[in-house]
Amino acid sequence: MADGTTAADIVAQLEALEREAQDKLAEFTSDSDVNEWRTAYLGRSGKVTQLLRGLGGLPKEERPRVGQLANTVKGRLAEALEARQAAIQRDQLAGALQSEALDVTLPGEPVRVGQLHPTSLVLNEILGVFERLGFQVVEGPEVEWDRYNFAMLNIPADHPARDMWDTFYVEAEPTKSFGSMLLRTHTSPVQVRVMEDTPPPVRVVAPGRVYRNEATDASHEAIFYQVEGLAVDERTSMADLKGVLTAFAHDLFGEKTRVRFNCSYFPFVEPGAEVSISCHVCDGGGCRVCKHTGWLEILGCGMVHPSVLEAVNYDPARYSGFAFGMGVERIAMLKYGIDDIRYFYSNDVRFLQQFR
Ligand code: 2NL
Repeated sequence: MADGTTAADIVAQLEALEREAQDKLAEFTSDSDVNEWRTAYLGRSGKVTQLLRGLGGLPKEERPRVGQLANTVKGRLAEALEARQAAIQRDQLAGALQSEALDVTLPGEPVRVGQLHPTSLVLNEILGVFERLGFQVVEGPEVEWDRYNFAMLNIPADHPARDMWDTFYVEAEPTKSFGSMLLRTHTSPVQVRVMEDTPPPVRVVAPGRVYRNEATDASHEAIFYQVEGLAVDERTSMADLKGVLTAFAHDLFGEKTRVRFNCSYFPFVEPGAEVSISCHVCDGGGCRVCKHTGWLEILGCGMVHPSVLEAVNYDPARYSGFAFGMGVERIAMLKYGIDDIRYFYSNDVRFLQQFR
């Protein structure tokens, strides 16, 4: 060879080069290191290729052996490279699993779960009692005709009984047979509609929102909820009324509650009564809640007035019925000891979350 380089020299250089490459590779921890290394040793103008250029200076018979060795070294370095890359990837994954690990046993962010409004809770409870007693739940429009809200309930236009309900009227031209449009002052019109459409017997409860054009105070809201009930059949009597409403009061306020019926007046019943329960705060002894009477009024009721039966084409000589009505917020106030109805409409979660 012209420069005196022998096959043994090239073999030694190859071996030294492989050791150097392997040592460097072993220290690598990232993909970018590895890429530089690939270019430096295995690339087209890398160190192994450069060594092979020296092959031309060797005697012809020695070239294959040294060439083969060079290819073997290249192959081993390529393998080592692949192994190193795999190891780097493994290490990176292991590192990521460590540093990005989630403790799935840690408690999560609490989910804020909503709840029913106290009015809904008590309404559902009231309806449940009457459903178990065989009453069907019916609903109807909140914007009503005078005819259904008043006239058919034995409350004629210009009659002084109208004073009992301060009414919101809708600005629409009154019609001859249905009168003005208004916001219903009670859910009685729902029951009138049921009777108008269905022959007896009927047993229904009508829950819903009602409207009164009144100033708001601790016991009055312009919007509140009512449940009314109606049962009409042959020979339905005041005894049925007392039995059903006593069972209702016992179910809602406890078996030990005493129930009282007092005469009262509503134009759509005769006779009319109001129902009171013994005060569950003082058990009838007298306290602030029952205003020292020992009694709490929970609802109004009575035997359906014959004029109402006639208005819906029920024969009052054959059929009789009882009816009742109550304010849902009022029942909730008595049940939970709430002293101001305005809490129900203040949207204050500190109030609302007390009831589940
Ligand atoms: C109360 C009193 C009452 C009725 C509602 C009624 C309905 C029809 C016929 C006859 Cl269709 N009566 N309802 C009867 C008596 C009293 O409610 O203080 N409500 C909050």
